[in-house]
Amino acid sequence: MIRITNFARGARGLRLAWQCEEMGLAYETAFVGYPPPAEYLAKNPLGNVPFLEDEGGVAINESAAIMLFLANRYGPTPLLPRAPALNARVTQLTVYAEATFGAGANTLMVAHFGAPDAEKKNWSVRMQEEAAERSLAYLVNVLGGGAFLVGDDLTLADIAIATGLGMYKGALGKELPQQLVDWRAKLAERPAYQRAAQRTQG
Ligand SMILES: N[C@@H](CCC(=O)N[C@@H](CS)C(=O)NCC(=O)O)C(=O)O
Repeated sequence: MIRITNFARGARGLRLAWQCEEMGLAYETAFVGYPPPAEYLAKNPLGNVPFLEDEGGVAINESAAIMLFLANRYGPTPLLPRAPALNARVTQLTVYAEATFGAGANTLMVAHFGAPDAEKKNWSVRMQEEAAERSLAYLVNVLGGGAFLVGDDLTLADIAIATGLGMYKGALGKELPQQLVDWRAKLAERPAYQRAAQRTQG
């Protein structure tokens, strides 16, 4: 069975549980603290979360890669449409959620929680704050007043970006543009989201 290891209430693990709920996939959750214990490091030498294990020797990191893996292994699914233009845009935004937005948010979180006072607003932090603002403007434009980022249905792009913004807002206390606030609030009404949020509490 699919097993998702996560921090309690970790936004990136929520991504995976939400996707499983939307796809009707059975999964179990496990939780680690920080620093992770030796038995977790033996399975996942990177020591980070989320981490996914599945039948057939599957054991991988990177939440966006895991989302695409699950859609490919257990699809077809409307979460990853097959039509080339939609598939390309969903793939782009799902990877963007981590490779650009999430990576920048990690820099901000590490500085916010761990840097000495003199470094909390250093050049890298200021650059990433500006990059995050550009991302928010870009996402407002992609959403364009619609209910979903791509096409007329929920996709991996919505799940990946909405959870990434939750982490940015929750961990850093940042404000989001109203269009993104409203879009996230609507997504949070979905029963699949609510079940996933409950199961990733820890
Ligand atoms: N790019 C990695 C980032 C992994 C990562 O940084 N995970 C942890 C730290 S070990 C994290 O930020 N957790 C907070 C959260 O998910 O809310 C991924 O998408 O899986």
